[in-house]
Amino acid sequence: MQKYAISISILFVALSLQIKPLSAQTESPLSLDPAKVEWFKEAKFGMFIHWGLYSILEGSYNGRTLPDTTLKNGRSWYAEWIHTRLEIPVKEYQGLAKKFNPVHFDAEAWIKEAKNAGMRYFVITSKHHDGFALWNSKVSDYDIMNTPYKKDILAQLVNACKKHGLKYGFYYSHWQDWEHPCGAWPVWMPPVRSEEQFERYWQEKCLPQVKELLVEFDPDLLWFDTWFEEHHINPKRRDELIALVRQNSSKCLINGRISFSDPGENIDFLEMHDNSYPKEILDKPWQTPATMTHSWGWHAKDYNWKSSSRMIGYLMNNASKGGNYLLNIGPKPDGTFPAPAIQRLREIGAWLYTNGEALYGTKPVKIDVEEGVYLTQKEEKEETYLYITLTEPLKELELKLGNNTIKSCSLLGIGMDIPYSNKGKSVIIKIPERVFSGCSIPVIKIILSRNT
Ligand code: FHN
Repeated sequence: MQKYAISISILFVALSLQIKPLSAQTESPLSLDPAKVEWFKEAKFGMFIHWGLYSILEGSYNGRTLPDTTLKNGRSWYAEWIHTRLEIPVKEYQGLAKKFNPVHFDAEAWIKEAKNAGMRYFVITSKHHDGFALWNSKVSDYDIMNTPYKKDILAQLVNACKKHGLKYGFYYSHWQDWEHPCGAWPVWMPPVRSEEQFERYWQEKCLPQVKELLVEFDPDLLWFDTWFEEHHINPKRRDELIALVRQNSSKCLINGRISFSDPGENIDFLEMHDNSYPKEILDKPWQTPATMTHSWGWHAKDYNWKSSSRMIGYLMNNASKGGNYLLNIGPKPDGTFPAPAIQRLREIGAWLYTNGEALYGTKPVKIDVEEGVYLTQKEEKEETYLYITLTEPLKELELKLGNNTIKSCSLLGIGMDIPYSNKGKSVIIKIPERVFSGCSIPVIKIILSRNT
């Protein structure tokens, strides 16, 4: 009886604490504590994956290969757009679900490859524009459970990320959806949805699926996608989606492409344009999503592979401007990574094995240098370590170091001394030719005493 009385009084106190205006109960703050973005700023390098039904077609359909300029809208390498670019009838495209059977998919193999490459987080297309979900979605039958494969891809990858210590997130196409009868299609392609129609898609598919991703998988970030003409994604819908994320997660970061033209104040990091590399230091956390070829999804005839040195240059450019590099792989339909992608991941990982010190734990440096030279720094007790990544052969480099005194100047990893001389408040570094014959992207490490 006494126990009953205590429970009643606890219930009464709890209820009285809950008496707030209805609006206060449903509202949640739209912004996240900036401390929760620290891991992202420190991570520097992540893996992006574009994988779905389009991967089966490998960039070609019915004798045509992307880009195909004979079709009105065929001019694109993006194989994940093949449905609309090569005008594949909806039924036929959606029928690809019956063929998706990646028997060689091994989540651990992917995540180990990412980790060995020096990547610290992982982002995969949970649903791209075609509307197909790579997880067991209770919201839509257009998902992995309706394929011969029938196993939740995201669940396996999340487990592998947790096991190997990578943060993880999901790309979710919240605007374009070519499967739901009211989802948005490209502007150049009918049907154009009315606001009412789009709202139906928004309520029936987008919001419930995003909630499902948050509740089922507890992601570290969500990667939404828009570019310029994001009809329907107005500030009201943008904030509704942000609120949904905040209500269901106290840690999940949101990228700026939730509304590229008007991301507002409450996103956690900016997303550059595809393969775009800023030349200035940006204060807000940011990243560049980048491809190894032209296409994001697997395209068997896209032979435009970038060299690993070029990609290391992008990585270090971004680090020197305070940003991250999210490098994409388009896995094959059988679930394996293309061999040239693995080769590049391993080459980048090998470079970072020696030179990772110039990337991880560093900050940008506000000293002007020529294009192709990237500066990063970190503070250690009384010293500052300054790293100079050289992506082009150079004989001499002048650096305005102010009042700082150089304690040592050497080649990172190898340890060879690099000659230098003082010139007023500058230092002139003489770079021996053999530095470049040993490694195409050498890093010079300067140890400075902080005198100022
Ligand atoms: O249309 C997409 C494209 O397929 C790809 O997903 C990229 C990744 O940044 N985002 C859009 C274009 O910017």
